[in-house]
Amino acid sequence: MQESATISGASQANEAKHPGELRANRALKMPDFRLEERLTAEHLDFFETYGFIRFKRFLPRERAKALHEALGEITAELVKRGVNEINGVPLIGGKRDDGTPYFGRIPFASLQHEEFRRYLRDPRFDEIIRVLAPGYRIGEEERDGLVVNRFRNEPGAKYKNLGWHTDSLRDLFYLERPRRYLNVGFSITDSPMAVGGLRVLPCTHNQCIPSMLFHKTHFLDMNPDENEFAVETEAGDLTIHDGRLWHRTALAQGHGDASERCVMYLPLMTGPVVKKHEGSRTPFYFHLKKLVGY
Ligand SMILES: O=C(O)CCC(=O)C(=O)O
Ligand SMILES: [Fe+2]
Repeated sequence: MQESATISGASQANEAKHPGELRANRALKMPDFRLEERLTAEHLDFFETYGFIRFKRFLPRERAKALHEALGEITAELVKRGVNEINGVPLIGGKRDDGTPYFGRIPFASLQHEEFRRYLRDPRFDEIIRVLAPGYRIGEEERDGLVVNRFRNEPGAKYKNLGWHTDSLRDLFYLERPRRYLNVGFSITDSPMAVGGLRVLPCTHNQCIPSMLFHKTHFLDMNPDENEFAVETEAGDLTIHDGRLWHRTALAQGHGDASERCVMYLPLMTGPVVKKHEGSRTPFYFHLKKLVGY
C-alpha cells in the first residue's frame, strides 16, 4: 500500500450511551483508490486485509445525479400504479413529513429504468468479477436484482438504518455454505458521517462460521461498536465489501432531506440461474426481516 490506513473523525463521546460509543463512529481514512480498467495488487492487498475497499469517483457526479433522478421517476411510477412488491420481493415504503411517499428499498431497479440498466453494463464490473468473484454473474432478474436503498430519518421512514449483520447469512437461508460473496455498492448521494451510513468491523471476513452467525444478534443489534469504522463516500464512489464482514448502516444525525442516503448494490449470483417473475413467491428471509421491523 502507498499509504497506510489511518483513522479520523471525532468520536461522539458526549452522546455515548454504550461503552462502544466512545470509540465508535470514526471514519477510516483510506488511500484514494481509483478503479480504471484493472484491479491492481494494491487494491487486492487492501481488500484482502480489511474485507472492504472504496474507489473514489467510479462515475462522475453527473451520472450519480442522473441515477437519483431515475430513482425519482421509478418511485413516481410505482406509486401511481400502487405497486407494493416486485417479483415477490416486497417494497419498503416511507412517507416524508409533507406526506409524499417513497420507497426505502426498490429491487430489480435495472428492469425498470434505462439509467440503471446502463449502470450495470459498465465493463469494470467484468473486471471485478474476473478477479474477485470468478464464476459469478450479474443477476438482473435473480434474487432481488439491482437493489436501491434510500435511507431517510423521519417519522414516516421504515428504512432508517440497519442493525449489524453479515450478508452471507442469506446463503444459509438458501441452504448453501456461506461463500465469498461480494457486495458492490454505489453511492448515488453523498454519504458523510452525518447521514449515518456504512459501518464495518474490519477483518471480520476471516472469521469462522459460528462467529459469522453469533458474534452479534443479526439485525437486532444496532449498538455502535468500539471497533467499527465508518466508510464515508461521495456520490459516484463505489465500495466493495466481503459478504462475511460484519457491518451495519448507522442512523443519520439529520432529519428529512438532510438525512437522505441512496446506495445501490450489484446483484452478483452464482450457481443455477433462477429467474424471478411476477408470480414468484416472497422468500422466507423477508418474512424474517418483517418480524424485526423492516
Ligand atoms: O447501507 C449500506 O450501504 C449497506 C446496506 C446493507 O448492508 C444491505 O442492504 O445488506
Ligand atoms: Fe449488508
